[in-house]
Amino acid sequence: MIQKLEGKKALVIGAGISGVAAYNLLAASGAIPVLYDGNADLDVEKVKERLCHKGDSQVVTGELPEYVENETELLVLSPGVPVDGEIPVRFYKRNIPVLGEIELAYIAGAGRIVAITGTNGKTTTTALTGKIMEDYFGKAYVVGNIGIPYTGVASELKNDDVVVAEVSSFQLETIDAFRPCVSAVLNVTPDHLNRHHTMENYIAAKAAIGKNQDETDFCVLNYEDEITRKMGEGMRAKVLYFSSKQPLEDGCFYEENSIFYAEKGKAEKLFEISEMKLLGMHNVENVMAAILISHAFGVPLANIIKTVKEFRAVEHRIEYVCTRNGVDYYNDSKGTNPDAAIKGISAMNRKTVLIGGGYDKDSSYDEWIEAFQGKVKALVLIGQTADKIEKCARSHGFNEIYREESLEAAVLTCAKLANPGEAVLLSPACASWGMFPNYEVRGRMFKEYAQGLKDSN
Ligand code: UMA
Repeated sequence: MIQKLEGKKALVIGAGISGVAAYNLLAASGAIPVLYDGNADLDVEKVKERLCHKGDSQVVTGELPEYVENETELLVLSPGVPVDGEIPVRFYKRNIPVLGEIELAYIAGAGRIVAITGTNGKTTTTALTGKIMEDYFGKAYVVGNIGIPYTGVASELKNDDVVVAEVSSFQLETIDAFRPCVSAVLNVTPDHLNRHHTMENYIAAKAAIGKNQDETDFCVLNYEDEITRKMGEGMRAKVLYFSSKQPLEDGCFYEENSIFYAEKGKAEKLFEISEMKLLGMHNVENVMAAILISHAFGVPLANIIKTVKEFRAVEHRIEYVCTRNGVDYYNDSKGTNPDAAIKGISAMNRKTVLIGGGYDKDSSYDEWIEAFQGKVKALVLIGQTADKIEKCARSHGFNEIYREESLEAAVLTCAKLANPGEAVLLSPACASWGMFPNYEVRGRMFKEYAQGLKDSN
């Protein structure tokens, strides 16, 4: 374990948002950092603008100079840098400490920490938990994989500050002492196997979230996911389960359209899911996790319920946009692959006109089309993948297909096709590239077009 950072010659790999924040934290902690990025084409001057020392900051790109490597006493990895890459392996062999930026933030920072991981749902659960904490404690730092590096806030943290961190398997691979007082693993399904190589490694990375916890801590797990249920057996922390399928003696569960909280066999109904603004069974699970996490952390149930009922989806994730002529418009631009887009469809509780298509990532669309299950009444296609998706849909007997050249035209077509009481959903199952710079811009344009529709009511 690293005892102190002051005076340490540190090398940070990766000049993305985490690497820059890690560099600045190291500099602020008295270490002597060098920021390195393998991309030789990176604009070094632009990177330097984001560093606290600017002028005399050390930034190296391309080949790592031998003298920098030899002088380094501590290596910090950005989440996107594989631990079995050439450079980290050389440092492991020389017994030089290697840590991830989450570990660095933990060592340098303070505060009471909640850490949330899982293959799916972690961003929504983190955002909701953060909001519950903020509403109750007045402030919460919501950080990590959600897009705000933990190292970026570590130096301002005080002992009683609340930190809610979304942590990915990439980040958990390089923790050492990191110990959240409440952890959560929402679910584990195959993902990132190119990085972790085997499912066992991936599961081990997720389970590491609880490795430093003890009986005074809590770990929230999904009872209906075989992998996370089993994880509970190896945890030293008090395990709290949630279930979307059956009543539990202790924990949170879903039954008869309602969410219940149980302690020692005594169950209390908290609310009906129709009272929530979040949609879909996957969100019921995210909500149950957030309830258990924040209650274990000390937030009273009544306060939790109030925030949950008011909480709206994270932007671009099955986000309610507006109602025009009795039709509800939803933005799920984050549905950038068939798996994520299936969740978008399953969250709809009525007939839906769906906008799909975009950049071709070589995905197979069969399961997505199968998930239409009579709920999708028409599919409006845009982008490079339109041909491929149309062919696939027709092969599954789905023929209600329209083609448009732009997202704006697609929204107008949807407005004509949808009847009052129905929904229009942008959940493209494809990346946005080719038509938009990223999914955020695609989602915002969709919202603009939908909000711009005339409401004759
Ligand atoms: N780089 C190297 N050598 C390598 C690999 C990368 O030099 O071997 C350089 C690249 O050239 C690039 C930089 O590292 O300049 C990028 O670093 P990064 O990939 O760690 O990305 P950051 O911008 O620092 O963002 C990271 C997370 N990225 C990844 O995990 C890939 C962000 O998660 C996270 O929001 C951010 O830190 C703040 O904590 C993104 C993500 O895709 C959203 N996460 C995956 C997911 O959600 O599935 C895990």
